Amino acid sequence: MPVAKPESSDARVIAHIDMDCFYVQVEQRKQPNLRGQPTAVVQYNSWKGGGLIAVGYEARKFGVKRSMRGDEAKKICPEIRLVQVPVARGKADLSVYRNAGSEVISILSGKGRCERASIDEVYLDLTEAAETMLTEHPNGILDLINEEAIKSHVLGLHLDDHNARDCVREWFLMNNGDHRDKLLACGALIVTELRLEVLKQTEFTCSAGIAHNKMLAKLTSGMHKPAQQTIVPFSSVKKFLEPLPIKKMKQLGGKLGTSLETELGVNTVGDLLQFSEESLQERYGRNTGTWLWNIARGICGEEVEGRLLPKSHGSGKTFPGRQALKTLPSVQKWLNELCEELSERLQSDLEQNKRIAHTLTLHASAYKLNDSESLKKFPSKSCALRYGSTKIQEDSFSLFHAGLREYIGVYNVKTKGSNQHEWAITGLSVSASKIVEIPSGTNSITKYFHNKDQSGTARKESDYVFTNDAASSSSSGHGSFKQLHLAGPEIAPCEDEAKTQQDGLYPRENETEVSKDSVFGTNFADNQPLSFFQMKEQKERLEEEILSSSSLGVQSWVGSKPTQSNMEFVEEVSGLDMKSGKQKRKFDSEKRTTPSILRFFHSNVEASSSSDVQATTDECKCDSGEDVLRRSNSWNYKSDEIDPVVLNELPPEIQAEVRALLLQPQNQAKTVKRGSSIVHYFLPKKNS
Ligand code: TTP
Repeated sequence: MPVAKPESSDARVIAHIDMDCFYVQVEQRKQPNLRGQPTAVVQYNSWKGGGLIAVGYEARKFGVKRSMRGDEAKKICPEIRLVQVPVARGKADLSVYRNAGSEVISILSGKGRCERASIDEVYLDLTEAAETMLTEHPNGILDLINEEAIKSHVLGLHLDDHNARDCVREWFLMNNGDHRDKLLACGALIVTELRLEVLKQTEFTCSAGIAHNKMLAKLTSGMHKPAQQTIVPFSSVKKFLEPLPIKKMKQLGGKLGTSLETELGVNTVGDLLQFSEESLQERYGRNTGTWLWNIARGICGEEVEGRLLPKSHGSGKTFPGRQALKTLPSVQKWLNELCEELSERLQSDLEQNKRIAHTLTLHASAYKLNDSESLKKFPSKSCALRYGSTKIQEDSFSLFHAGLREYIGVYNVKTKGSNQHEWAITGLSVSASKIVEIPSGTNSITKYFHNKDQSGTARKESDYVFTNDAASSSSSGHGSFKQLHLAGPEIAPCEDEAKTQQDGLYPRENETEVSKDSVFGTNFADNQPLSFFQMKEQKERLEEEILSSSSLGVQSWVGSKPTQSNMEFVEEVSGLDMKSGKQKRKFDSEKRTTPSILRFFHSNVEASSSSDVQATTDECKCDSGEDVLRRSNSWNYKSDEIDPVVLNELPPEIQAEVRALLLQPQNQAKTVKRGSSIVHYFLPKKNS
């Protein structure tokens, strides 16, 4: 885990850009007559006027808040214009907002490394651009300071009310300022330009924080809204951070923050300053301790990732109150809808960006009808993702079954037509993660796999390796659905939505289906140093990744160790302590050296089953050609369908093997090499 180096990070220029009241702006652009009017975007569910998911600044002046329903908002602001979120498949369709976000990204990404952090937030690393500006203007940046820049808020600057603008102008000019401040000033000018350009091209306003690191930029971008920017000079950091509630800090909204509050009496960032690095390390471990010590001092070494596309895709919906799903068919119906949407988005990601997702995860929130006190959460489940809407639907339903069995604690959940009235589902979501770019030259195989997927045979339940999704066990609050409140103590079994809403027991509809995190992508990584809890999460994810791969019976995943069985390797890594750097490095290097095309195959190949994993292990012991054939017969090929470009990407020994198979598939089955994985993809049907 990287620990921040104050010397180097001080001189960086990072901006966090946040669109103002984004959904409202998008709607106002669609309907210009809404401009200047108090406006809010509501959920499509019209109960009590629908839940407000975005409130425009004009409406905020009347006291309208996101937590309200439309009817409530109308009482305090009778002229409010309520716009319903677009609907598709009986749920919110957020594509218009996603696309609007992409328009903005394409403008912002021109000036430096750009990380799309959510549907309406972006980080920019402007260090290089700021350095260049400084070099190109050795005599000062006076000419570049425009009216908009002078409206900036500079933390720690003592403003004289009468000549605030002059004070800010002086700060920009600061002839005696140190290099760090000069860089920040240049960064702020660049951000001003970018914001004006966004306004010109898209009609959207945005606000920004400009600082020496991501943490400070993010903390300040929302301080002055709308359409303003805040600059954080190095000298202002201590005073700015000290009074901040500890729970406001990224990563400290969850259990770690609570532990700091209750166990150490730390309520503000300033309180944390009393603790030495060693004492924090003793309590929370070396890395978390150092990370806490650093953030209290405004130090954060987290890099801006060059990423314009989401890390995952998700589709979810809540079923509050009477809408709760209590039968398997109703769950299946909604899962089908969600999966269709997910599949469409995966497909367009594949076509537009040549990216492919590897892991499918199902999250649900639930309560037990016969045990209202139960605090048990519905476990999230993951498996390797297979492309094609039908496959995703099928796999999601199986994941749901696995979760339900665990949730209700019995093993005889009926699969058809049952209405046990034991449980009720209040939220469902499916997400696709571990998205990677497909190496060039795989277009034809993509089509091939896609076709295969549509016609392939169904997986049996025993074919799945379920993994409890790490996000659900994340304590940091940065899991896939941080605003979803999936299950948990606050969800009570109640038939009457009005009552539960009143009691504040149900999560509001708007907190889920269209929550920022859930709609754009489920998990924009927080690339901060990991807390103890996140270490655990990371370890679980690592295991999950291995298990997912293993479930596909892909021995080649450990290509550099051809004699080692999958299962051995899984055990090795599953039992791996994250502290064991040697093993981790070994794993990492094996992962890196795995040919990309093989990774592509993993997620798409049909013959994936946990029994295959066992078979693969056994293969090393008894390696009869017939066994191999039997195990592989759910995959068949036509030699002319295999793209030679793809073949060329395979490691030489596999290429040789495949070429031999192509020439003599029948015979080759009997001579397949011990430990080879490619047979799982290319062997013919037994009788073909
Ligand atoms: P935010 O950036 O949190 O808020 P905002 O853009 O509406 O307003 P502000 O100017 O104060 O930043 O959310 C961005 C969009 O994400 C918001 O317009 C609507 C959507 N959203 C939800 O749908 N549900 C939620 O719970 C949140 C927080 C946001």
